[in-house]
Amino acid sequence: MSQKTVRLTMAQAVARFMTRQMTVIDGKRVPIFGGVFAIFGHGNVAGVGEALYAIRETLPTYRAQNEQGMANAAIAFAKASFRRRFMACTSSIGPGALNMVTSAALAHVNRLPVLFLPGDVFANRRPDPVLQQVESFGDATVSANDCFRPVSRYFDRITRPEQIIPALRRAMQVLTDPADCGPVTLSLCQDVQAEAYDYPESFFDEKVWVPRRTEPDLDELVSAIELLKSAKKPIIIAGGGVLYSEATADLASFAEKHGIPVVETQAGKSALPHSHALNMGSVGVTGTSASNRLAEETDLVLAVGSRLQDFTTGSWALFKNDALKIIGLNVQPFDAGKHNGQPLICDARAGLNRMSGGLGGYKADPSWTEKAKAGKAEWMAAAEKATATTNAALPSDAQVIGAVQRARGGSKTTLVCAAGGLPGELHKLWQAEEPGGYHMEYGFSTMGYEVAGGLGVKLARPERDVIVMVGDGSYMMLNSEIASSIMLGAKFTIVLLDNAGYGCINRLQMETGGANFNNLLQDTHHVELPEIDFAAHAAAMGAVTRKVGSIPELEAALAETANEARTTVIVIDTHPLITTEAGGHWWDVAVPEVSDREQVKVAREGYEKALQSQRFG
Ligand SMILES: Cc1ncc(C[n+]2csc(CCOP(=O)(O)OP(=O)(O)O)c2C)c(N)n1
Ligand SMILES: [Mg+2]
Repeated sequence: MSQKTVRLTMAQAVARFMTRQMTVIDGKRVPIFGGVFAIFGHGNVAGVGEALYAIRETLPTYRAQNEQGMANAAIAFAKASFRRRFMACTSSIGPGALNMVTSAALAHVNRLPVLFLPGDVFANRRPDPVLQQVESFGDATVSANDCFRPVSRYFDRITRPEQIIPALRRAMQVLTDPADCGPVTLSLCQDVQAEAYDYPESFFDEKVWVPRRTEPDLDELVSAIELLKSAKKPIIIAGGGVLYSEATADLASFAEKHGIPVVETQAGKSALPHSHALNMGSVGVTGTSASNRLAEETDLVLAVGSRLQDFTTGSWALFKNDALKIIGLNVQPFDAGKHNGQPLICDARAGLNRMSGGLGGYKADPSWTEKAKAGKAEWMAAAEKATATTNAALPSDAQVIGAVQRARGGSKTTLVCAAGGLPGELHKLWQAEEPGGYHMEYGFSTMGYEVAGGLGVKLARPERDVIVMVGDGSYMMLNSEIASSIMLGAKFTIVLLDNAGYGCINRLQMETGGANFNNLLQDTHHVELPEIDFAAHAAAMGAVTRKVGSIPELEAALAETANEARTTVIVIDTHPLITTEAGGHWWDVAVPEVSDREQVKVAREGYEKALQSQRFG
């Protein structure tokens, strides 16, 4: 057989291959790669850099400021695209590559697709040790990029140009597989990037990737239907899988038809509109009273597309009914079988619809559905109180959330956040009306995701009003993609809540009996406290900025800057100690068994008591 071939460098083959991978969105064929983020160094500038330049009109390359920032932006792009499209990130070797490892873990936890293309050391080893090579005394095959292995769903090191053929094919399978979806790392040895090979032309044929919708196994389906039919007080936990499956309308009709209240995880929030009568809002540690009261009593949890992480299950102390049964409707068996659940391994949309067919006229106990609705009304009153306007000199996070909601909330808004005290408050209080209108990275809860995430969301969804809410700590950790957003004209709004330190960890420290130590700036070892002028800092990167002194001023600034052409940063000082009392649940944070501090002893007593209500296994 004589295959037609084309002579390309390995890097040129990677670039050309990426341009040929397509998907279909709203009936239209579009490239599945939304672009490439790149920071060049000696490990990728000559090989990958030359190749990306040649395809720049088809697949654009964006210069970022920090490899972790660009990778977070790429991951946010994929999340905001419901995993239907994604990006690639290329770095040099050594520090550039390892700056992306945290992001790889972030994508791994959150099951989000991203293609990492870090440069690697010379495969031929002739110049060893090359600049930035981490030399292992005992294993010549190890490089810094081996750090990607445990946080990649698929990892390969390319030491010969032809290896890229099976590697890229496998990469695409993983990136587009609903169950295995996550980061892929193809570690590209610097010399091999530049090496030519006669690639088969067919390797570059256009290929269309449409998400697989796995149907349920019949036995599992029958068992799940029987389980649900015997339940009187069922709830649905809606996880991120509902959004990624684009099963939000199916979830709404399922809940309505069978009278089952829905509670939402951080990744699943916005699966139902906030205003939907059966949407009880957030569940678990940062849950509403409406959700958590139902969770305590429920006899059946139908977990759809959820990893059931500790914040969702209140560290497994939330569910108090001894007869509790769990159905794990999940495309990934690892998740479906968690906590002895009845697995229903399938796509969320397929599973909900097949189950609904089998359930026929089944309805939850009407008094259960009514109880849910009453609980929601009660919660809404509490939430209203927490978010009401104020003239306080230092407002709470909840009051700032209220202001953002009033000024800019609505169906066109996507709210982005990741770490600090805000995720808990937003989970409870933000009112998302559109699927994907709430974008929270709470699988890894990575400080510094917020600003970069805002950029990625805006690139994916330019039509949306993207609002990033971020604490001073997270902002300090990684803010430089503000400059990238100015460069790319991808404008969004950042509301920066400055409580002068790590407010949520300070509160956690106090709750666990610890002394106020090393969290708020005032409690740190210091010679002088920095007075950080965040507005000036952001302005220096080209952002439109405002410093506001009150909630009414914040609302006015949000309205006034809504149509600014550039990324806008609005800074407000907030109170470090106030959080929303209503709702919520215990979270397992291990308290020291022995300590000289009386407060720790008291906290330990409470901790041991709480542990007794934890289900295990
Ligand atoms: C990269 C990273 N480092 C550390 C943590 C642990 N952590 C979670 S929240 C937080 C403090 C966040 O401070 P800030 O952004 O100011 O929010 P606040 O707690 O004040 O609301 C820390 C240190 C984390 N989640 N991510
Ligand atoms: Mg703070």
